[in-house]
Amino acid sequence: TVSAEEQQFNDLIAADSRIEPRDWMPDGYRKTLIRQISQHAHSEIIGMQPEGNWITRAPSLKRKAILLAKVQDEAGHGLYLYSAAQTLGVSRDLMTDQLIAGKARYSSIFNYPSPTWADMGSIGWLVDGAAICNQVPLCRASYGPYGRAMVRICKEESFHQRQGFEILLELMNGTPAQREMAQDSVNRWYWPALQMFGPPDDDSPNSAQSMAWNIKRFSNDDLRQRFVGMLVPQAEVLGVTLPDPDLRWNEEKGAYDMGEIDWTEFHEVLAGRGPANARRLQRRRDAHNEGQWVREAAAAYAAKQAVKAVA
Ligand code: FAQ
Repeated sequence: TVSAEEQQFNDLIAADSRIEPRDWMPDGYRKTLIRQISQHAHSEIIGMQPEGNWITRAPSLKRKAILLAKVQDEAGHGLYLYSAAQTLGVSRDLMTDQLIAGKARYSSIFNYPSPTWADMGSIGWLVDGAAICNQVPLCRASYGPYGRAMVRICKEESFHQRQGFEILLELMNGTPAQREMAQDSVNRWYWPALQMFGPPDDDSPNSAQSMAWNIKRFSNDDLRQRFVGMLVPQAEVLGVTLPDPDLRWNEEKGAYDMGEIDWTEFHEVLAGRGPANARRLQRRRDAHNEGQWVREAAAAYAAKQAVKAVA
């Protein structure tokens, strides 16, 4: 038998309405959201590092200002998302502890290095591009605070995607060495960007339940397919080659056929053995330790203010 509150939850989901923090929800729904939103928040925070790498070396003041603003936006996205997760009863301290202990997931994509300036272009074009493709449907996620955070985040991501495209366009209109640097960067980021959508549908244990709860609206493979369809005409405008010799239009399917993704590499990265996993986590740990005095000072100040308020 279904309790009255559970029936109300089921009715809200069936009507494609929103669940809010004070509503009753099944444990599994709460856990799934905490899992997805905290991973998403950690991705934004760790995701500052590959681009942070170029802030001091951007090729002009204008590029530096744009990059600084973009990385700052990512910090903001992380903070909205931690707040959304907190409405489900998990604390920010716990999420942070899990991240720095290496126990929390964050997107595989941020475990790749960014050795050239062209990587700032590829990250914007491919990584933010994939993020938008995945996140636009999440604006309609059934959990209110998550869906609303996604609306703001997607607006900023679409600007990020365009600035990346523009960096690559400028390089592709440049010298042969600049064009080569842009193509090399696209070669390195293309496949990892496709892996951002998660494992193939028949190996995605969470998809069915997340779709039944209106958290996810499309499957991992459907979104990946949609992303590739968006990239092909943009790659033509840029003049870059997408590094997949098997990529071709399939008239019958009305979609692109593509080559096999290296899922062994994906699982290695998820297991902590990607090219930059150790470095990313160490940087995060160092930053956390370096911020200890700020947290202590803020807590001491808040305690003093509280005493004053009572007096
Ligand atoms: N990396 O059953 P599924 C950004 C895990 S964008 C690492 O299919 P689900 C913007 C998955 O968690 C990046 N782990 O799982 C930016 C699960 O493990 P678990 C962040 C992955 O949840 C741009 C297991 O594999 N975006 O940050 C990945 O239904 C530039 C089985 O997978 C989001 O997080 C992966 N790629 O679908 C920032 C979007 N894929 O938890 C800076 C929100 C799968 O059971 C610079 N998240 N796993 O231990 C989602 O849409 C979903 O969680 C998916 C995975 C689609 C990622």
